[in-house]
Amino acid sequence: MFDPAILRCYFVAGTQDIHHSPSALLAKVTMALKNGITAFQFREKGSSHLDETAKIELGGQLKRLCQSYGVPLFVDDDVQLAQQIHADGIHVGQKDQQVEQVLSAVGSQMMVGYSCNTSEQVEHANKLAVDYIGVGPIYPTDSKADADPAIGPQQLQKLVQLSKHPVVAIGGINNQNFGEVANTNCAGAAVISYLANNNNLREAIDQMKTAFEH
Ligand code: TZP
Ligand code: MG
Repeated sequence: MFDPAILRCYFVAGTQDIHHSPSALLAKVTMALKNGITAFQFREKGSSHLDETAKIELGGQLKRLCQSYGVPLFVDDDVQLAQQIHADGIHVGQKDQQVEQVLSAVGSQMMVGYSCNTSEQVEHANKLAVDYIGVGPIYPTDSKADADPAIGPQQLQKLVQLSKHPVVAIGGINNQNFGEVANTNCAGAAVISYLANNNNLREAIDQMKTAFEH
């Protein structure tokens, strides 16, 4: 049974977000786990991306690390990588492999998250056996090159009401806007820069988890 509480403080990162360095990413994720993140997504994107062997090695290390803290690890977009490293879940975007294909490949083995940012997409997701949907970007973001325009908290609230799946909000979320994001009744937030660029992870993660404790 999927537990929506894992969506409260969902850290998303790849080497492109942490000094282009696998060891720096591992160190950052270790600190984030020690300080209480509730889920992690390995999202390796952009020109700095590692070759397949390096991705599998780093993914396996991240999986073992997350497992030692009892925190689920999701892989962004890459079903093969997710299977190779025995990830707990896979996250699929609108521009990625068809979610129906992903569900039939891994649906019973792994949790499946799916990105949506329009009512049509949420209605489509309502017919699927995905575990959660990711909605965003809520605010402008510098962390995703091809991000869609920001939808804002009011549209987020509409999509939360429409969705039969738990919703994790993403895009430009930080301690300045946790309150209005949490007021939409989404299950939590997924963040890159808020944690990637923060040296006080204890305080940052505590504030985030408190905001989404409904
Ligand atoms: N998908 C939609 S916005 C986004 C992704 C991966 C980037 C989120 O990064 P940040 O730094 O938390 O805005
Ligand atoms: Mg993707």
